[in-house]
Amino acid sequence: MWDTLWVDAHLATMAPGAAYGAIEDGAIAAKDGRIAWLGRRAELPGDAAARAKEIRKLGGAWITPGLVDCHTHLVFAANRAREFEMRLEGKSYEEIASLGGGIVSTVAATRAASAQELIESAARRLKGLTREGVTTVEIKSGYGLNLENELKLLEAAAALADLCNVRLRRTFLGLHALPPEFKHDRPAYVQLVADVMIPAIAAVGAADAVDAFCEGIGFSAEEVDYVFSAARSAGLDVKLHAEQLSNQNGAALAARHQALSADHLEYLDDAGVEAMANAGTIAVLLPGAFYFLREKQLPPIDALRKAGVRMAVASDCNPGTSPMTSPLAALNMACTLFRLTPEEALAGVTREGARALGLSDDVGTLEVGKAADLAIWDIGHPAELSYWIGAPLLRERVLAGVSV
Ligand code: DI6
Ligand code: FE
Repeated sequence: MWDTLWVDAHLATMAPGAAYGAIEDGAIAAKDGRIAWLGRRAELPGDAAARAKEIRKLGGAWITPGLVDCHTHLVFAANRAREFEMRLEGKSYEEIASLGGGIVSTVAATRAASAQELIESAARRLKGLTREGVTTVEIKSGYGLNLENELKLLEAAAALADLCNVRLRRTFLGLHALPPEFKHDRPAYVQLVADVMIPAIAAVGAADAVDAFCEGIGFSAEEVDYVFSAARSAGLDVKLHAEQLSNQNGAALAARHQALSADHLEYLDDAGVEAMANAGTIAVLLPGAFYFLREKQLPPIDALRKAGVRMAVASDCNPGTSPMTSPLAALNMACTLFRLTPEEALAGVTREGARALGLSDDVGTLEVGKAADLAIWDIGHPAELSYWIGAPLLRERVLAGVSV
């Protein structure tokens, strides 16, 4: 028996094969939360109608895999709209920082917030993602910057995912910024992250991976190297904010640690591309941050393509550089700004997003045996998902076979 059979729909399976892995006039069935059958409707077994407890007719809608947003900083307190306004009134970054703005202001607000307040504010942002088809989300910490507050964020992320019906991967981002109390002792903070925070977080299973901000204004490749070694020893995956504002050879470092992904990559050079290709590290493109910061340097998309590096696309939702809660806007930006094809962009928030989280056995494509996580869209062609800006395209979201 099948629990549900969806018919009168087109499938963009995103599995290898035809463009978008498309199956027109297809059907898909779920049992116990997994995909039990899919193919052309004409090829359904003769007893299909009797086999399904429930049949859903979709009137020609398209079904894609539920979207995977593989890079977000969704949990934080307050926001930085006032800072945005000040910048547009001509205040410099330094002036804003001296007035208490910037990332440390988000850290202060987040430390002061209760877990419940964090869950409530982040739930509004997560609803922005789910109303556009997201069924799997990655959430980074990084606004607590001490063990107690980083755990508070990671626990809030777990509660949030339950509340909003999404699958979750959690990433510990201890090396996000230097906390004010360590202003005069950087090495002590890096050591605290590696020697105390990572083992403690791993021991309670509060994170799946460790990330870092490898940048002139963030942490050096040597500091990241030290922390990544601790992460791997603790059995955690690693991923890296690399080459966003300058070339620090971060992607190559990430590749040496068998990182799942290197993210941003505007300043990635040929050696970095090659290192990523050899290690199978996914390139996570974040056009929202590129747009919001009015960056000029494009990530080397053609070189990544030629080298066979797989490309994911994500929202990077965060209060400082990408206040964006729309995965479909990220698709449009990936095409207009980075010149991805709509098919590459959609693969970026499905198949490749799943790979960037180490979840490709479970989600990211429509294939028998994978989770029945579906997004059902009122569109006539999958390219529309990258084309419209702000249109309400999602009809329904299905998580593990159940409409949510
Ligand atoms: N890179 C970014 O662009 C954000 N974090 C990071 O590692 C900035 C986060 C913020 O400004 O709050
Ligand atoms: Fe980020």
